[in-house]
Amino acid sequence: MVFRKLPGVSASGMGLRLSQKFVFLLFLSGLVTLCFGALFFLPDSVRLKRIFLSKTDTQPHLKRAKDQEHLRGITSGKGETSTKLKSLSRKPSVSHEATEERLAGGKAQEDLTLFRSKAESASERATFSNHGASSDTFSYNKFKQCLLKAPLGREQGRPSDPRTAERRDKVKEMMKFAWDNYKRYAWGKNELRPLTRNGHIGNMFGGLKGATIIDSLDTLYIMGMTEEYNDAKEWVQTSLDLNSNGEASLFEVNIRYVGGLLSAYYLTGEELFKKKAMELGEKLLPAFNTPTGIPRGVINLGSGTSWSWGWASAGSSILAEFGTLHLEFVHLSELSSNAIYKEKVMNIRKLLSKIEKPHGLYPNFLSPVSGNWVQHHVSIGGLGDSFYEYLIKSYLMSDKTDEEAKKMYYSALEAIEANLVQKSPGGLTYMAEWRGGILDHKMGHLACFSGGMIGIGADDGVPEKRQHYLDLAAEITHTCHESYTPTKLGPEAFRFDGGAEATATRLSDRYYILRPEVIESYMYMWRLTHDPKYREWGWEAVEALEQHCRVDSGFSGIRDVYATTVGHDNMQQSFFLSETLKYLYLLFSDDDLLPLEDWVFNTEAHPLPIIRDSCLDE
Ligand code: DMJ
Repeated sequence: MVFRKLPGVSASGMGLRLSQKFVFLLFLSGLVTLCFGALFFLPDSVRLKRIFLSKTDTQPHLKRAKDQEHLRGITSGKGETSTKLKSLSRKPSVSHEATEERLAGGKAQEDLTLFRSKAESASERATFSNHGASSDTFSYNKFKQCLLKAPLGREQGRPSDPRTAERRDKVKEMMKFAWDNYKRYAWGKNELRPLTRNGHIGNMFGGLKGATIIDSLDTLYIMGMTEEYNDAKEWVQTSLDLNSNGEASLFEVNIRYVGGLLSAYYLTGEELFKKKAMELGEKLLPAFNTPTGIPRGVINLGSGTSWSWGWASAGSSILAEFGTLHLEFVHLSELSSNAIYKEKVMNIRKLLSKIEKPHGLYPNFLSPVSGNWVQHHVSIGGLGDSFYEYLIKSYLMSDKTDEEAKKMYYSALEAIEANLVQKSPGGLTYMAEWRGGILDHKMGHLACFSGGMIGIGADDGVPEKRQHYLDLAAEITHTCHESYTPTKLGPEAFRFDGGAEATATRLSDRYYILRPEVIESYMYMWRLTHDPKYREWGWEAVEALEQHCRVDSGFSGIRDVYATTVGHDNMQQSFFLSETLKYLYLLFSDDDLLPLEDWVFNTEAHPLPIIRDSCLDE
């Protein structure tokens, strides 16, 4: 093709007249301005945008969050948060983690870095598109208005049927007995030792004290035990010292302390609980300083140093631990208007959603360094359990907007059904454990929560599967009830091989430590079906607890659920007051006490409200 020269205009432009040059330059500068302006409208993931605009320019809300931190006087030296916000736009600084990254290998690391930068921008979008998290200050009054129903119902959930009301009163009496003895013999310690009448501190909470008090706040409140609740509140005010310097389980501190304090705040509106929850939440953040952002299991609450459990293979993190932070951390962001907590858990979510899963299953051990699975052991009981619970509950707590959580939950459930759910020769449905393709025909007491979980998720999958899920939930709950024999309390683990039908075959599996999971499923199944058998089964458990676990000065776990004369383990677990007794109380209450339309229970049975952005926006 031949280009014809226009008369009076040279091809190079050098021959343009002055006015023509001026018009051309004007046009050019207009074009440049337009292109630069358009950058602001591009999605954050577009590389061009990240090159030309700094993080704070692309995320004005980040700047706001940063300013707010500044106002609150959090310095990057003391607090973790501002450092972390900065780190969103940088590679991790050189630290012992960086050394681990190098050890993890070049190519894998490149992939990981790429993954992280993608995950970060995605999580930023997820966080800040959520109005609740970015609203300037949390308004308790507004939150209350967003609830569909009064949290405690019409008459604190008192049932009209006298027999049920009597049963509920009995559970309240058990709570009073457990609490009074704790107060008398172990006040301020973590748990009561009811036989020796003293307190137990243990090493799970990093030197934090009063686990039973924090775990009991909401139970005391919903049971209307005002005097006891006030004592508990006063202890939090005067004696809950968060400046401890010990080694804590991130998971346990989160579900019991953070969960308990958040719940107490939402139920009562007492700022004290919110303040303590925030303070503690901030202390947990350093645990996420790993190459992948997957936290390690143990953290020193004073120094912030974190490491993996010695027993976890190859320094891995445990699925049920790092996968059971979401509900509490989303609420920490909600209350603090600081997105960092939500970002941390969204990063975990992104990694888990992208990683290749054997047969669609989630193994229990993952390396926080490489982001790869360490062992192919899958279980719905210990080590895996509450990860699945938090997927469906994240969806429910987001007012059914967290589609990713929903998708992950239902695909996990499908994989579980395809690979783990079994029928015993005697017709009992159970969830086996999976070891690299080989089934271990055993179910833990912990796995018995899954009846309730599958039940509450039944409504939100594909409509054709609703009844299927309700049936599966009922079958699992039935199997767990079958394991509660002959003391009417169940063993820690029971088997379905060698002729066993939901029975513990090893002596070491026969203990019962006042765990809630079976009763938890009764409570959900009652709410979902109103089949009276669940209340009857709950009552059986009450009678058994009274007969076998009640001792002179509290409740104790037992060593062998099959023994005619039971031996006690001398421990009144804090989850007995937080979960077992709360679920029993709810089982014998009307459904309007903590209605499921407004509340989800964290894995320690602390109720957290559903976040309704649509309502908060109004
Ligand atoms: C509780 O602390 C929680 O329910 C946790 O998820 C599992 N174990 C105990 C009770 O058994």
